[in-house]
Amino acid sequence: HHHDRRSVGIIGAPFSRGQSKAGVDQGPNVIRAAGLLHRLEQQGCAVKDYGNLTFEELDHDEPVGRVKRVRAVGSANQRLSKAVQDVKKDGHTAVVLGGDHSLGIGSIHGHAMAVGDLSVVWVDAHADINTPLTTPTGNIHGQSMSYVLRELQSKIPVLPNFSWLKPCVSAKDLVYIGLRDLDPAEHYILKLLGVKAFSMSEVDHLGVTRVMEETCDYLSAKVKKPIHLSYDIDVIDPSVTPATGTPVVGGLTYREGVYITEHLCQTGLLSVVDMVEVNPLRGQTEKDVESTVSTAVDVLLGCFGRRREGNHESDYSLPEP
Ligand code: HAR
Ligand code: MN
Ligand code: MN
Ligand code: MN
Repeated sequence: HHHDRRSVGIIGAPFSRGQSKAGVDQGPNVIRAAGLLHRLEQQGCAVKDYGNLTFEELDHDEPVGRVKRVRAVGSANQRLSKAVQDVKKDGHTAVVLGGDHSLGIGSIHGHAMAVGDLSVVWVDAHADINTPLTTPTGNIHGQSMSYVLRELQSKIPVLPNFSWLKPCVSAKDLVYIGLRDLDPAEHYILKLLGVKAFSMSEVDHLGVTRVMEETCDYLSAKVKKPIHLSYDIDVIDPSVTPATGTPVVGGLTYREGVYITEHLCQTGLLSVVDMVEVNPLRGQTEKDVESTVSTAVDVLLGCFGRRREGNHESDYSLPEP
């Protein structure tokens, strides 16, 4: 049944200017080197690798207000948006390998340009919803959602290299999972807009099974929209995924982290998946990096039908003696 083989288009986005730590731009290559493509094929996917995007180096990229490297982030996301649109036009589920989480801006925008209204599931220790005026750090990876939400449009100043961006997500179509490190302004915005959010407290209270049931019930209450999954590896506990720029104690277990994608896969609505903030230079040891990268791969495989007990292809047949 070749027509129901899942087809996956991989885009590498080796981008790091949305934050200030070196190494996150090596994410796409270390995730590929851990065997992502081969293992997707082994579990019956048709995989096309679109390679790594290249981004321009800008000599003059002075802060605008508090916001750092605005021009680089703006132009990189414009390229990424175009690349995601191309992969969607080719009919694939897109996988964007980051890179820092500022690339959520271009990835979500490109997705929305290609398919129209969508749901966003943002799986992260952080809400990444500071506006350019509330950011405590100036790093755009902590602001991505504010740029794409329709309801925050009036709070976002004009920024160089961002004129291409049109807000394209409604607050009611966003769900957060795994939150445990929000700034006061971010906490306020979530309450103001009534955003559905399952913090680590809710994961503890309900368990990951009910969190995922409620997430999918909430998102498919009216019309079933394509799902954009933006998965920040720092949602998982730093004991499992330490090689990331801003680790926060008290995160998801490996099993909870993988269960999220197994459950979303079952909806049949996954349309674009971002895997971000894997930074091989942030691990203390080789084992730290290996554990982080292999967990990222398993999370991604879960999006495309991997079962933990093992898989077999749909045309499998036993050898006759
Ligand atoms: N909230 C802080 C800020 O706005 C830190 C968030 C960035 N860390 C991330 N994002 N990895 O998920 O800068
Ligand atoms: Mn058939
Ligand atoms: Mn993030
Ligand atoms: Mn994060």
